[in-house]
Amino acid sequence: MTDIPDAGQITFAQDPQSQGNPALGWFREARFGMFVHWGVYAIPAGYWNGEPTPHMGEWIMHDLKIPAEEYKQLAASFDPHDFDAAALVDLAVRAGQRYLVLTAKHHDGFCLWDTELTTFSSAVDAPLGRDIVGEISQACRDRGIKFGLYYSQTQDWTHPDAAGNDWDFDPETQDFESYLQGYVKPQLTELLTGYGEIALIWFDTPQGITAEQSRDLVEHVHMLQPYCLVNGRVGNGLGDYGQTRDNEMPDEPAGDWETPITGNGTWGFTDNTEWKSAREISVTIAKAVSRGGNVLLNVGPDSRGAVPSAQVVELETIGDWLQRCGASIYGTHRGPFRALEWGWSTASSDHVYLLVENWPAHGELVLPANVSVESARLLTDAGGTSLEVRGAQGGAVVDLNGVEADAVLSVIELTGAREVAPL
Ligand code: H79
Repeated sequence: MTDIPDAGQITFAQDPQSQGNPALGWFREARFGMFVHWGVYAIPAGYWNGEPTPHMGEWIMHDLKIPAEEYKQLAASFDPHDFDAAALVDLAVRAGQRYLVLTAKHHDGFCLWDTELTTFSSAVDAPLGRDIVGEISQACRDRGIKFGLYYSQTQDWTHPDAAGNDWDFDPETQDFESYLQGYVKPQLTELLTGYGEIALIWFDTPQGITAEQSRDLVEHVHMLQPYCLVNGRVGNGLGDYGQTRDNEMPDEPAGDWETPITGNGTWGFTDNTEWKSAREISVTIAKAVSRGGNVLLNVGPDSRGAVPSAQVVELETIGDWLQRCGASIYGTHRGPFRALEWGWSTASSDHVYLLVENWPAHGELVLPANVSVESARLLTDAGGTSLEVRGAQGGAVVDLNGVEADAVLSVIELTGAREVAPL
C-alpha cells in the first residue's frame, strides 16, 4: 500500500466564523487521534453467507442489499467478551493519540449506547447489554483523552425515513425532516447530555442535507454543549473545522482541518491485512501538520472487541516515534518551508522542525535559499545530537555525516531559523 498522494481539497469546509472558537485550542494541540469503527458489521467481517462484500466492511449491509429485518438480527450475536475500554484507550495513549472518536451510530443504524429511540443497540438487543459509549467515555476521561462521537446524520439503513436504503424503503415516501427532528436530534440529546464532556461530533456523508438542516444540527449540538466541535461533514460549509474526503491529503489547505485515514483498506473489521506501515502513517502525520491539519487514524476492533495485533504493533511504533519527536507535532503549526525535496516542515514559537523522509545519500541536507540558522539537532536519536550547520551557496546545509536516519522518520529541530535578505 502506498501512502496518500497530495491531491485532495478541503471538501467539507470550515465555517470561517468558527476559526476563533476557543474549543479549537485542544484540536490544534492534538494533531493525531484514534478513530474507532465498531458495530455489528464486525460479526460478518466482510462476508455474508460466504459472499465477500466488494468494498469496506461497514458497508456490507448496503453493498449486498441485506434486508433490514435480517441485518438487525446480528445484534443478538454482538457479544464482545474481550472488549476492554481501558485497554483500547491505553492503546491510543501508547500510540501518541490525543483524541478518540467512536462510531456511536454508523450508516447501518446500530447504536453503541443505551438509546430510547431504538432497541437495535449494544445495550438492548445485544446479549451483554453494554453501553459502549459510556465505557469508552469513562476510560477517556480517566486518561485525559478528548472523546468525540461519530454520528451518521443522513444515512440510516434501518430507519424508514433516513437516506441510503432503497431496497427496503421507498425514497418517494420518505420524510427525512421527520427523521432529523424525531430521531437524530433526540439521539444527539442523549449523547450530549448523558456522557459528560463530548469534545466533538463527527457527522458524515452530508450530500443532500439542506443548509437549514445542517445549521439546525450545529445549533442543536452547541446549545447542549457550547464547546463541542462539529466537523465539516455536517454539511454546507458550517463545520467548526474543515475536512478532506476519506484518505485524502490536501495540497495547500486553509484554516483548521482533519483527514480521516484507514489503517488498512476498510474502516469496519474484515480479514484485510494490508496495513499501512508506521512509516507511511508518520509521513502522513508530518504532511498534515506541516499544512496545519490533523490525522484521525482508524482502528476497527473485531467482533470480540480486539484490535488486530499487527495494527497494535504499528500503533506502538508510531507512539515510540512520537515519544522522540512529539515536539515537532503536538501544538505545532504550518512550517515556513514549502516544496522541499526531502520532506516537510512544522513550526512552534521557538523552533522550526524538519521532517526528513528522503535522507540525503551524501549526508548534506540543503535548506531553502535565504534561510540562516543558529543551531540544529537531531530530535529522533537518543541524545538529541547537535548537527553542524554551514552556510553554502544555494542554501545553508545541515551536516548529517556520522548520524543515522530514524527507522520511522527523522526529525531535526532548528533554532534561530530566519529568512535573510537575498545577496
Ligand atoms: O465511516 C467511514 C466510511 O464508511 C464513511 N466515511 C468513513 C469515515 C463513508 N461513507 N460514505 N463513504 C465513506 C463513501 C462511500 C463510497 C462507497 Fe460505495 C461505498 C464506495 C463503495 C462503497 C456507495 C456504494 C458508492 C458505491 C457503492
